[in-house]
Amino acid sequence: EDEEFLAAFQARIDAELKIEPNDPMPAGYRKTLVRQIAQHAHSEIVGMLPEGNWITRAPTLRRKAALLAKVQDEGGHGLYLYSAAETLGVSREELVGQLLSGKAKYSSIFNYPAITWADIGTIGWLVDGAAIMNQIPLCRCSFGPYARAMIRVCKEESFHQRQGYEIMLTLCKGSDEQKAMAQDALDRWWWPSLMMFGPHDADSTHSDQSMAWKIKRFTNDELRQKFIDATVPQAEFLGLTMPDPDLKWNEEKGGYDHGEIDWDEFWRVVKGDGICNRDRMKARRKAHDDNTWVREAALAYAEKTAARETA
Ligand code: FAQ
Repeated sequence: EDEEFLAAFQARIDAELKIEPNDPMPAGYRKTLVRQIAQHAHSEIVGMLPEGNWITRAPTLRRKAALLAKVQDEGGHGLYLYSAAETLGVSREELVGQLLSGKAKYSSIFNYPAITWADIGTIGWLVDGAAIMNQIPLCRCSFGPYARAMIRVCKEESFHQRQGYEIMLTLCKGSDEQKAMAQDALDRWWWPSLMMFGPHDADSTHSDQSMAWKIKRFTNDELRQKFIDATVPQAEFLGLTMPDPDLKWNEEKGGYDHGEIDWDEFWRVVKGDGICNRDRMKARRKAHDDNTWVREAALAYAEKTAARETA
C-alpha cells in the first residue's frame, strides 16, 4: 500500500464519507473491522446464554415474554453482525470456527453467571446500558454496513435496557428480600460492566488507529466515564449503593471519580479463565454440533433449488 493510497483513504475518512464493501481500503482497516465486528457478533450469540438460562424461570408470563423477545433480539443482532462482517470478504463459517476454536474473543461480561432473577434486571440495566453507550457512536462508524446495522441494534438495546431497569424498579419497591437481591446483583455486576469498555486507553492496542479511521469515535476510558456518570443517578433512584467506596462526584471534571478496576481479573476472564468461560464454549460447541443437520439440510435445499433453476 503506497503512501498516496493511504493518504487518499484517510482524506475520505476525514471528510466523513462512508466506506462501502467494494471500496478500496487498507488491509489493516479491513482486518480491524473483521476483528471488531466478529467479536461483537460472537458477544451477542454467547450473550444469549446467561439470560436464556432464566426463560423457563421468569416470575410471570409478561416477564417471560419480554425476556424471550430480548434473547431472540440478541440472536438477530449476532446474525446481522455476521452479515456485516461477511461484506468484508470473510465467511460466517470461518468466523464461527474462530469462536469455537477459542481463537476469537467475545465480551468478558458473558463469562459471569446469572444466579438470581435480579441478575436479569441488572444485565438489562447495566450490560445493555454499557452496550448502548458503546454502540450509539458506532452508528457513525466509517464503515457503512456496520454503522447502519447499529441503528436498529441500538433501538432494540434501548428496549432491553428499559426492560432491565423496570425489573430493578419492581424489586427495589418490593420486600426487603427483593431489595437485597437487587443490591447483591448490582454488587456482582458493577465492576464486570465497567470492564466491558476494554482496557485503559494507555493499554488499548487498537484505539489510536481505530479512532483515526473513525471506527471508534470515543476511547475506552471516555465511554466508561460517560457510562458511570449516566448510571450512578439511576442507582440512586433505585435506592441502591454502588459497590465502590471511592466513587465520588468530581465537580471540577463534571463527572465521577471511581476506584481502581481489577485488571488482573479482566485479563484472566479475557484469556479464558473466568467463572463461566468453559461452560459458555461448551454450550456453543454443543449447539453447533447439534445443529449440523440444519445447516446440511439448508445447503442441500439450496443446491436442489439452484439445480432446478438452471435445468
Ligand atoms: N472483553 O485495543 P482494545 C453486547 C480485547 S455488548 C473481551 O481496546 P478495541 C450486547 C480486544 O478485543 C458486548 N475482550 O480493543 C448484549 C483486544 O484484543 P484483540 C460486545 C476485550 O477493539 C447485551 C484487546 O482486548 N460489544 O454484546 C474486551 O479497540 C446484553 C485490547 O483492547 C462489542 O463488541 C472485553 N470487554 O476495543 C448482548 C462492541 N475489551 O482483539 C447480550 C464493539 C477489549 O487484539 C446481553 N466493540 N478486549 O485480540 C468495541 O467497541 C471494541 O472492540 C471494544 C474494545 C471497545 C470492546
